[in-house]
Amino acid sequence: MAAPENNPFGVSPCRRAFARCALAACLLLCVAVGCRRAEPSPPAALQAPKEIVTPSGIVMVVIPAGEFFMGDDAAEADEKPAHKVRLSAFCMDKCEVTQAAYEKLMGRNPSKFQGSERPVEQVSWHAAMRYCNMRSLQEGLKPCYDPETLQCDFSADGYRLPTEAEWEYACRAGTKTRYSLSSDAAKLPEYAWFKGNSANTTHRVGQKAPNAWGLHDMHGNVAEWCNDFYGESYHAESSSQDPRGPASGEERVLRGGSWRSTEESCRSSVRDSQPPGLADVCFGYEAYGFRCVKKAPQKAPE
Ligand SMILES: [Ca+2]
Ligand SMILES: [Ca+2]
Repeated sequence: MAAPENNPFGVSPCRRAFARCALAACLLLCVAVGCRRAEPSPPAALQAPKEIVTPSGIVMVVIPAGEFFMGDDAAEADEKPAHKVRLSAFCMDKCEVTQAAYEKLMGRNPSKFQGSERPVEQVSWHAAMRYCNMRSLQEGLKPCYDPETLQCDFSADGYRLPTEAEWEYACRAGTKTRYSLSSDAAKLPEYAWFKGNSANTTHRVGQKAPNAWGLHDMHGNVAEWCNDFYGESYHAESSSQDPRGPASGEERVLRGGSWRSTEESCRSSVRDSQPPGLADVCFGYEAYGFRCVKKAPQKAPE
């Protein structure tokens, strides 16, 4: 006979067993759901950026694989349509290539605004390409560019210019706003050197706030050469996985705006372009620089 204190509500042992089972099942479910809730990794933009230091001492950020909407339907014609693009992981220089880094490898510093830690400028697309190859050779990596045909070997483990898609993906760092930290142009001075605050010159790299992935000066300072030929429209026929732009063209893409750009011209999705060979100051090359990318390490750094 069950003691009253063990069975205060007169529930049958069978029902009690059922209730215990149900309770246990509930607890298990709660634990499972709790675990699942605790486990998912945060959105890529919230992850702490992982960095590597190259043999020559240049800091690169390991940009995670992912997808994003490239372009802006509310902006200029050549930024439309916004379209989904998926990208493999890659490493990108945390800062624009400095004059010191360029001169060390190339033996000359073409910049108008001299300063070893300022970005190199007055570099043509071709000069940027040659620096990429030299940096690869110096580290025993396979150069990406054929200096004759200018073709980029994306399978090589050396340095190259970012594709336009890689550049915008890295700039946005998970954001959909007009700039990588906000849509508010009034906040641009916190993370960019542009017409409104540059005093008409470049500035030492890395002084302004970085984006969520730790990249500095994606907006402003110097506009950055990308690997792609410029095409008026995004290519409907091109792959949504690691797109590489048109096969040929007259001009190469420049991104991010520079020290002399308006707020509007520093937006994440703004597309600009210039002929790759010209290096005439009159054409504004003192506003053009670059940064390099390379394949992501096989094993992500801790
Ligand atoms: Ca820049
Ligand atoms: Ca444009």
